[in-house]
Amino acid sequence: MTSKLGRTFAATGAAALWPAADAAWANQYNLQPPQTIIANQIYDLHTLIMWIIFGIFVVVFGFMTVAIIKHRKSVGHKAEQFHENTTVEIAWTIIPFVILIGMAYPATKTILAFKDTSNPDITIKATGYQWKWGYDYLNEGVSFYSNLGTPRDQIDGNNVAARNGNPNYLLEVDNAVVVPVGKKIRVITTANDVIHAWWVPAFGVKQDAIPGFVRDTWFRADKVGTYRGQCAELCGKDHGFMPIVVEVVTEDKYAAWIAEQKKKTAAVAVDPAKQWTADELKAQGEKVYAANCVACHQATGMGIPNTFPALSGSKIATGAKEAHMDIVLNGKPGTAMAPFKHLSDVDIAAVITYERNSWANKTGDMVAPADIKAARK
Ligand code: HEC
Ligand SMILES: [Cu+2]
Repeated sequence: MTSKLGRTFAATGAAALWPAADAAWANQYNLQPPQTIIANQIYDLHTLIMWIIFGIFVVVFGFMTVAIIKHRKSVGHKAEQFHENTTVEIAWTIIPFVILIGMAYPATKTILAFKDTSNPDITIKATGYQWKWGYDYLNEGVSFYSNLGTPRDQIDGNNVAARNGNPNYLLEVDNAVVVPVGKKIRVITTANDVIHAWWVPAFGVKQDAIPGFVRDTWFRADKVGTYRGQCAELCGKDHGFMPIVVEVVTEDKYAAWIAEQKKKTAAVAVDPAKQWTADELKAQGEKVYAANCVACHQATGMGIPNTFPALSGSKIATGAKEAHMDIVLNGKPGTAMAPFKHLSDVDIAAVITYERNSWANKTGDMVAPADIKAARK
């Protein structure tokens, strides 16, 4: 069944069953319109199997209904008394078997196709973090983090009007994945802390991202556009706050984007010999804090009582630098404070310096990137 035929078939069927059904209704309850070969195959399988199930439903319940009405006691029906009917037994073995094979054959073909990650044009590593995605374009040397883009005041309920008017609420990011149209993209998934899953429904892609393991999947987007997905494995407090956005663009635009990213990477690639001043570190640290720490410790540095400790006035954040570096680098096992050693020396030094000199904290000292380098075990 071609996908177009499949969709028409499904839409007609739905409209016949629910006469009030319209396109908007279908979009709200149906699968997202498929944008890749695999998503199309999954869509068609879904439609095909729905119709098989519907057929079985009609036959079984039709048979039952007729039997109940025609053979009821009040019309004086006498039950048949027979045992073992070879014909019936063979029929009810063969028929389900044939139906199952009829479903298993196309399903297996699709599974084999979506497992085939060979010969990609572009390979992107997606790493799940609590709670954001990190992307590495392995051949281009482009790397970035992708954080939730929805403003905090919409999430906290302080700006309900903006939230209600935002069609992409919790489905927008600061840095989207950009890929060219019509190219085979292999996505390698892994995670830094707990299991996450990289899921973009329109591409028919959903792959677990498991710490210490590498899994892969692929897609080839048919059409230019913006496609949205989410982390699909319950991964903690902000599981619903780490969306995925893929921008599918023309090849020219992709080449321009890659060039720009490379320039950016070169611009922020820090000269290892650079001597950071405390003010530079604080300014950088504020950004690192906003991207990594603010969800728990809050912008005010006051944390959330009994859940996330305040850093303002904290013994660790105003005490010995060693203990402060240790908890940021290595986290605290058994608590929500995860290790942040995946951040660069500069970013860790910056965020620590920021914490030691913000809110009520006035240590007046700084931690240099070299200190972090030395403290890494
Ligand atoms: C997922 C929530 C979460 C995030 C994100 C987080 N922390 Fe924490 N942090 C905690 C928790 C919980 C503790 C308390 C651990 C304990 O029980 O001692 C903590 C403790 C700390 C402490 C010690 C405070 C004290 O006085 O005990 C520091 C310093 C700290 N975090 C820094 C950071 C920095 C820097 C970042 C960002 C790079 C960060 N945290 C991100 C949850 C978080
Ligand atoms: Cu997740």
